[in-house]
Amino acid sequence: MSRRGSIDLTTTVAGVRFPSCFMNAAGARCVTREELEALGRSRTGAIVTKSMTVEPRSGNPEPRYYGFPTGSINSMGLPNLGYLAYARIIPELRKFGKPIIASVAGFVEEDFVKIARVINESRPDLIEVNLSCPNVPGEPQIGYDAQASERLLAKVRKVVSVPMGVKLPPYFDPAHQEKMVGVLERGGVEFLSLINSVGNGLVVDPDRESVVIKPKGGFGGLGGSIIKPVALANVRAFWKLFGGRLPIIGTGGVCSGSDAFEHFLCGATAVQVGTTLVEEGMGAFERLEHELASLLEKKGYASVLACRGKLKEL
Ligand code: HRO
Repeated sequence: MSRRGSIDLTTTVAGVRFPSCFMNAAGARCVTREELEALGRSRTGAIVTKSMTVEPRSGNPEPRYYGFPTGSINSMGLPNLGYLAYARIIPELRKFGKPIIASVAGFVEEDFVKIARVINESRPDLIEVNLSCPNVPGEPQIGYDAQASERLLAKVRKVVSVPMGVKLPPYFDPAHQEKMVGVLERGGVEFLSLINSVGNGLVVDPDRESVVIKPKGGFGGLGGSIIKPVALANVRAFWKLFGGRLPIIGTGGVCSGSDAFEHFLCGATAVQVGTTLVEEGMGAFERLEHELASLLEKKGYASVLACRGKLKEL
């Protein structure tokens, strides 16, 4: 368990105990068995799988990820082993003694239901339903359609017995967040992962006078430092809308212990690390723990949960 000096970095999401509040974001170094096992051996507080589809997929053409000093852009296109492979791998990951979060995706409602039913039987600790992949040509992000989200969650909830959460896209208008509250309540959602990448951004290299990734004419999901304010705004908005009762895993711009601290102040219960993990590798977890523990100690907080939601307003 992650106790750094006198600081407690453990957390609990939907009744599941996590040995550390840091974990990988779905998509970051978690596609293959080797990557998932490497996560198991690392200091990550949980093993989160790549979002899985019914059929195995090789994803979009390369280059499909590009990192730059203040963030990243990706259009991976859901490369994954297919749900049957993850249903076999998940029980084998138990030996690492940390929670396993299965990320479930799909192209039509029935895909999500089919995958969730079988994956639930492989007993991950939690299931994260991805309503927000921005990168499949011609497929809109479900999370931007409240009615479609509600229909889907009603069906998936029926086949899932482990704690079920959703990964949402960033919302840019309070009206959209407010509308989603009822959808999430009626859908029996037990935790939120906020946010997925900021969809359909465009990064340009002026030297080459070119886009930097191949799929979709260069459009892709933005991650890393540049999206932190958008992530914090969504964490804070949903924390307030649910009166602090729904656990939130904050994702977006967690590059340092201080970034994680900002997510906790806004109301996050744990944080996921995407771009930083891709760029830095598994050593990022140890560094982040160290940085967060030093900061909490300096500020007089004994644990991560002691500062949760404590953001001051002026
Ligand atoms: O695979 C992807 O292109 C991808 C997915 Cl599924 C997602 O949810 N978010 C993202 O930025 N990329």
